[in-house]
Amino acid sequence: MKVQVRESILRIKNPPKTKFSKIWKQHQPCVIEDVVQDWDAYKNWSDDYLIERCGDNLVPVRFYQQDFWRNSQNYAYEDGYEPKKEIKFHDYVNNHIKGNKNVANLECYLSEAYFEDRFPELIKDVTYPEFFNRKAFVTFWYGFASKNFSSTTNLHFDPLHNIFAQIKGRKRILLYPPSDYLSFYPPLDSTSGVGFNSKVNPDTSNLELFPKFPQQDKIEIILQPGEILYIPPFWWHHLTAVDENISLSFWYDLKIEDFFQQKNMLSIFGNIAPTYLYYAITSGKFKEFIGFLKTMFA
Ligand SMILES: O=C(O)CCC(=O)C(=O)O
Repeated sequence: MKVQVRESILRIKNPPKTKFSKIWKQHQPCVIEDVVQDWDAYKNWSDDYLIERCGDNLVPVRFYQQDFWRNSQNYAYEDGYEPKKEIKFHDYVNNHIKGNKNVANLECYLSEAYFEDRFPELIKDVTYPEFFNRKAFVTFWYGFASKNFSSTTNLHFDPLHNIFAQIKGRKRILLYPPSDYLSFYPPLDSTSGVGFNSKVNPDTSNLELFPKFPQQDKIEIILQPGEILYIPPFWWHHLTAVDENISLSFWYDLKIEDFFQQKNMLSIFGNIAPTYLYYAITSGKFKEFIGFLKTMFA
């Protein structure tokens, strides 16, 4: 994929918790350096090491129709995807990561694997960050980039704090501040779209279909191995593999006090929740709205 670096983001080196607490309260993303380098994961996670310890573990892999992300109709989470398949980790690495990546049917992504369930052998290789006073829910992502396909996660937000650690390889990440919710075109009208997702694929050329989308108002970074990106709750993000890469997301639930401590959170929530609730009630998807609240305050 084309690599552009045009970033304007705060960078800090291994901040103490008290310093980071001042930063996250500003509700701005930032890059944290000099943390991941100390982890055995960063030092040791070669394919051979991972296969030796976890090769037979079953992992969830998303397979895509050919040219999935090139088709501008393919925006909405779940709607266009095939369900994930469970395959052995060594098959994923040998057939898809190391396989012939020019073969069209190898469009796939080992995404959102629950780290502690899928890779218990690797937990000791990671020092869980302690920037928040709460337990992290950790997910593992292993993607790649080839001539025709780059593992991609669609534009969406999460109602969570995200400490996103890049262990191996690079990812291009687009970050959009949570301005007007509807200007991100959440697929509230689709059958299985949920309100965290956007219909906009920032990499396709059909942006004229989405005139309100704030396409200029973004931070674009190439996250390097060993870097952490803090993604604040409700910030929209879109992620694409620049090369073969592994990341871990540390997700932290929100607490009620965060809405008072973190800048603009109440107004952002006030912009999203009533709109989402209105669509949920009028389209009979009230359960999805309850799911949204539960995700936030689980
Ligand atoms: O790494 C990815 O592809 C997606 C990660 C993500 O969306 C997240 O951690 O919330």
